[in-house]
Amino acid sequence: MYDQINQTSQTSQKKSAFVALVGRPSVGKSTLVNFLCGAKVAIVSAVPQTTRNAIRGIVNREQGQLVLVDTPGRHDSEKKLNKKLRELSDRALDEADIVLYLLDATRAPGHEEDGIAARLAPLQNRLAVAVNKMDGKNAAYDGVREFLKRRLPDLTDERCFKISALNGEGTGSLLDGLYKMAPEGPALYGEDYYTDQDVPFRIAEIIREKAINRLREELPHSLYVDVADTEFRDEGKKLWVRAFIVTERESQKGMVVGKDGAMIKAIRQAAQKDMKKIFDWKIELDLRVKSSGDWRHNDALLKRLTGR
Ligand SMILES: Nc1nc2c(ncn2[C@@H]2O[C@H](COP(=O)(O)OP(=O)(O)OP(=O)(O)O)[C@@H](O)[C@H]2O)c(=O)[nH]1
Ligand SMILES: [Mg+2]
Repeated sequence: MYDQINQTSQTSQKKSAFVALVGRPSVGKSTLVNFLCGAKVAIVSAVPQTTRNAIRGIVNREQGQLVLVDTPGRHDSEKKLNKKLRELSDRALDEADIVLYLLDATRAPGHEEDGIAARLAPLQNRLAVAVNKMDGKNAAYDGVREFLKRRLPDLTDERCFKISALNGEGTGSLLDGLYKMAPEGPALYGEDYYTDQDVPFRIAEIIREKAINRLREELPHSLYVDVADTEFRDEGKKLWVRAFIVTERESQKGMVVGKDGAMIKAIRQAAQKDMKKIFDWKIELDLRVKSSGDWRHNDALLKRLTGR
């Protein structure tokens, strides 16, 4: 049943590449993956460090197939979760045919940007850059380009793109550039794929997005979502899902539930609305809250949540 979104068809196309998107938290990596794939593949929020997995979105064109690998934003912190997320980003970089480095035109490059540029310096032969948020009121390209010239001197203007992931400006030229860089090879996924994520994972991510977008002040990083059970009902027309929003502390549960259950209801309704657009089945979501103690220091759970 789950195969409905991921039907395979054998195709052999001219070009094929894994493209790893890297950059600071909140630079717009997930927004760009969604725009280029034409579907919501990765969740987005104004809170930094939203992405916690290497999420694949797929672009199919006449010329071939690009597998975009969205990665967690790189942030200097020795906290366990951050280290784990950085490892994920490192692995995506090592495995990629092309590395697409995103910078934010509305922020002057600082110390953290120096660190990322240093990490990418040895990869300049397979590097492209997108300077994002060019639609922003205080967007300034020249300062970012100067920074890149200093830190990544081998990066040519042909591989440096000005874009807005929000309105799509410049993304056509960016895609053309990525296809130009891509090596020849067979498609790795059928043409009707736009992501390789399984259904329970996508459901958990959509719920997490709705929760963090509503609780951003109160509970920025202390939530995860566990899809505990799924079952097809009504002759396969409906998917019943039981999911838990899991907080770190018992005392945080109340915020997720809200006054008279208003918050969890809003999260459930918003998640169901999104899921309706994505899946062919009706979704019935039984959404609950529980606390699980200090999950950010639980190695087994971190491994499960970040996929490694
Ligand atoms: N103005 C403007 N805002 C953008 C653009 N791209 C992304 N954003 C906003 O920036 C915020 C962060 O976007 P994300 O796509 O979640 O950023 P990310 O790089 O995936 O962040 P992490 O997953 O935390 O590393 C959201 O509020 C987006 O709406 C853009 O081109 N222009
Ligand atoms: Mg993201």
